[in-house]
Amino acid sequence: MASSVESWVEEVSQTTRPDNVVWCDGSDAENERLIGQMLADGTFIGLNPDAHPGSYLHRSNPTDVARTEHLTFICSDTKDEAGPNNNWMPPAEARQRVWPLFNGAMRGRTMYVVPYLMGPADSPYSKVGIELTDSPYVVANMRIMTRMGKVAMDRLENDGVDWVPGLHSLGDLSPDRRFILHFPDTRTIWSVGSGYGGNALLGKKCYALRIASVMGRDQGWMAEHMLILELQAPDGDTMYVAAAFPSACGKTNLAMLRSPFENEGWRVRTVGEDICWINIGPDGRFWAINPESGYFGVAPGTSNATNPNAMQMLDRNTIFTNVALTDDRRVWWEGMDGPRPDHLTDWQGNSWTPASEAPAAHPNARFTTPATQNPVLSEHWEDARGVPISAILFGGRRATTVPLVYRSFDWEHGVYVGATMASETTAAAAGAVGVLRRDPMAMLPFLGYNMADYWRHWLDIGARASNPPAIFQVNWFRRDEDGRFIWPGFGQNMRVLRWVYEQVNGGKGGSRETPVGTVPTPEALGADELGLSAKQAETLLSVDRDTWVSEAEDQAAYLDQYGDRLPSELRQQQRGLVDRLQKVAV
Ligand code: GTP
Ligand code: SPV
Ligand code: MN
Repeated sequence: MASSVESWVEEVSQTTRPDNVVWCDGSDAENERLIGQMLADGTFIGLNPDAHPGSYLHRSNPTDVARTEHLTFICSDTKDEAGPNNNWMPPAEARQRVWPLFNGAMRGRTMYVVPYLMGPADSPYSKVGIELTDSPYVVANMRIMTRMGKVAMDRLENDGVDWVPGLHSLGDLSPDRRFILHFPDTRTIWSVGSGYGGNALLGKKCYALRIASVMGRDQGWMAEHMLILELQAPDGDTMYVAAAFPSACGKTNLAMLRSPFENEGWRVRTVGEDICWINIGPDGRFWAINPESGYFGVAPGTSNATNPNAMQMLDRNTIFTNVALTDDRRVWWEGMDGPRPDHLTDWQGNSWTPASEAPAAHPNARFTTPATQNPVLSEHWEDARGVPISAILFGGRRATTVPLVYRSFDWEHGVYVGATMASETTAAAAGAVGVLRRDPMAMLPFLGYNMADYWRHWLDIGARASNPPAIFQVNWFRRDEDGRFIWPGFGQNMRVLRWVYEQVNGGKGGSRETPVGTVPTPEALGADELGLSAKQAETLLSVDRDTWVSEAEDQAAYLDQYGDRLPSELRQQQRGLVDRLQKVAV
C-alpha cells in the first residue's frame, strides 16, 4: 500500500469521522455485497430479472439530477489562471467555506477508498486516482466507469506514479451546501453535497477533464470532451475520428452508430464516447486513448430506431438512474420504442399516466454500463498507445446558421472554429435548456484553466505535430421553419462520416467552397435518397452571408473577453472570416 495514500485516508477520516473505512478491491464479491446493502436500504430498486438481469434502478435526490456548473469552481491562486470561462474560488476561501462541510460528514456512514485507473491497464498514458466517498452508489458506478481496485493499486505500487486525490461526500445533499472544487496546483478534487454523475464520479469530468487538462497543458498533451470512433471503409481501410460535442449533443450516439451501409462495408466501431486523451506520437500524429471503461449515457431518446446498439448493450448489468419504472419492473423513458405504457412509476417514485404533464423519466436520466457490453466496441479500444486520429469534428446544437458539415481550411482555422463553436444548452446541466451559448471545443464546463491559454495550447500542439488531424464542424440540429430537425441524424450521420473520410483521403466526394469552409454537395450526401427536397438540402448546407456577418461579430465579442491572453492567431482568423464574407456577392 502506498503510504502516501494511507496517510491521506487517515487525515480525511479525522475530519469526516466515518464509522468504517473500506478499501475497495473492485472484486465481484465486494460489488455483490454493496448491491445487497443498497437493495436493503432502498438506494437500489431491483428490476425484473428476466428483462434486466444484473440491473438496478436508482432514484437520486430530486434536487440532484445533473451537473451543477454554478457550484463548480477552479481554485487556482489567481482568478486569471481560472479565466472568465470558470467560477473561481481562492484556495483560502475553499478551506474556510467548504472544508468545514466535510466535518463529521461521514458519521454513521462508511467511507470507501476507491483506487482507480483512467486508461487501459497497460497504457503509458493511463493515470491513477483515489476517490474517498461515502456513497456506495458512487462506488458501484466507478467500478463500471473506471478500472477500479487492484489494477490501480498495482500501478501505483509498481510505477510509483503520482495519483490524484478526490474527496467526495454526499453531505446533506442540500444545493446550498453543494460544491465541486478543483485545485489545479495540487491536483486535488473536493466534492460535497451531490451524488450525481459528473459531480460525484470524480474520475470523469473532475479528473479526466478538469485536472487532466491542466496536466496536459503542463506535460504537452490534451484532455478533451470527445468521442473516439473507428470508421471502416469498404476496402478494409480504417480511419479514426474524434468528435467534441457538448453534453447531450450526440457523442454516445455517433460513437455507436449503426451504419445504413453496413453491407457495403461502411461501419463504425466505438473506441470511446465521452472523453479522449491525446498524445503526439513519434509519427507526428495524434494518438488517442479513452480513459474510461464504461458509459454514463443519456437514456431518453435511446431506442431501437435511434441507437439499436445501445439498446442491446443495456439489456443486462446496467445501473439506471432516474428512469421510469413499468408495473412489471422494466425501465422506460421518453423516446423508447413501442406504445407508451398506460401506467408507470415516474423517476421520483410517483404514479404516472399519459395524462401526467411532466415526463416519466427525468430528461437527464442515465444508464451506467460497461464498455465491454457494447456490441460494436472496437478491437482497438484498449490499445496501449491509443489509436491515430485523422479527423476532429466539432459540433453543437444550432437551430440556424451552421451547416450540416463543413471542413476548415487548415489547423489554425480549425482551432478558430472550435474556439467559437456555440450550442443550445441541454438537461445535462442544471439551469435553462435551449439557450445558445459559446462552448469552445465543448469544454466550457470542463476546462481547469483559462480558455485563452487552452487555445494557445491547441495552436502549439498542432504546430508540434507534423501530421495533425483535419478539422470539421458538424450540426445535426438545424431546423426548418416549422421547428423540425431537417436532418434525420443518428445512423444517417454515416453519410457525413463517409464524406469526411473522402475529404481526408484526397478530397474526393463532391464539395463546394464557402467563406466558412468546404461543404458537401447534396449529391455527395445522397440527399435525395433520404427524401430531402432541394430546398431542405439547400437550407441544410447553406452559408448565409448576413447571418454569418453577425455570427462573426458575435464571435469577436466572445473572444474579446479574453483580452491580452487571446492568441493573436485567433484574432487574425476572425478578420479572415469577415474578409471572405465581404467578398461574397449579394
Ligand atoms: P453526454 O453524455 O451528456 O456528454 O452526451 P452525448 O454528447 O453523448 O449525447 P448523446 O449521444 O447521449 O445524445 C443526447 C441526446 O441527443 C439524445 O436525446 C439523443 O437522442 C439526441 N441525439 C443524438 N444524436 C442525434 C442526432 O443525430 N440527431 C438528433 N436529432 N438528435 C440526436
Ligand atoms: C456530461 O454532462 O457531459 C456528461 C454527464 O457526460 S456527467 O457525467 O454528469 O457530466
Ligand atoms: Mn459528456
